[in-house]
Amino acid sequence: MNKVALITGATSGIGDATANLLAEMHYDIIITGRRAERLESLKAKLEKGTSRVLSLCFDVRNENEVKNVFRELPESWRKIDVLINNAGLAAGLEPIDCGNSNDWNRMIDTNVKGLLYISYEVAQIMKNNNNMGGHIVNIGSIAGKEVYPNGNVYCATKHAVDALSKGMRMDLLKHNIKVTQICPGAVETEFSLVRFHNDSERAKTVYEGFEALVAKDIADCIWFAISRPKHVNINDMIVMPTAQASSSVILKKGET
Ligand code: NDP
Ligand code: 8X3
Repeated sequence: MNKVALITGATSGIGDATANLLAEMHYDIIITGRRAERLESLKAKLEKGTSRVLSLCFDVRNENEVKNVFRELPESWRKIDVLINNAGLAAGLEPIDCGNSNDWNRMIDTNVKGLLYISYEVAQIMKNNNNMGGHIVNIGSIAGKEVYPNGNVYCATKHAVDALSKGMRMDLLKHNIKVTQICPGAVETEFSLVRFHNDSERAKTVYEGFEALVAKDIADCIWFAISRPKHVNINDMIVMPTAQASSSVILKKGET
């Protein structure tokens, strides 16, 4: 029987690359996100291999919606081995005194509260997994290790993910549930497009002049973490582009 992975935010970027890689590795996959059309086309693509695929369209910020989705989960999907808490975003890059509370709420509600709502539901399933436990992988960020100018609330949400990863690891140990955090530096995805409210010109400039990571690089790290032997856990992994030394130091072409 294939193992089952649930990936939040599979409609783009790191989540999409991870779904593709885990399908290659013969996982059955639950893909989630808000964009129904993208979920359906990803499902059709993944089902060409050997995986069973379930797509669930919902907003991780809505606690009632999350509860309903898990209450109605088909019996054949009530065994989840791996959860990838990937859905997340940055909104805005402004000094705190010029910030926008809609952006703040979106980030806190998605990156922190959404991750909690999903983790709670999946932990119930993993606890009932005949003591087989499970593995939760939280996608943090270098922004959860260091604060950078104008990153304020996004950095705070990823610092929260860092703290929650440590706390979850302690609390879930007795249930045989591993917890890993993966903290990427700059990865070229739709992340900056979302951060800059669909300003594609501004988003492009983020990745100009150096070789950013691609989503598959992070999918590879996730695969490494979840494919370790039972007695080995990767607690935390910081993964940067070679040209990036810290969240605010990136060597761009022409700069010294
Ligand atoms: P993308 O914007 O490409 O993907 C984000 C995914 O999150 C989408 O599938 C989106 O799906 C989903 N998502 C966002 N909000 C919600 C919501 N409210 N409910 C459900 N799903 C949601 O960005 P990345 O792939 O880069 O980001 C993935 C994770 O990686 C995030 O947690 C991000 O913070 C983190 N990260 C990214 C880095 C980067 O440089 N790109 C670096 C470090 C960490 P949909 O819109 O369909 O709902
Ligand atoms: C995304 C990376 O450096 O833009 O988490 O915050 S960064």
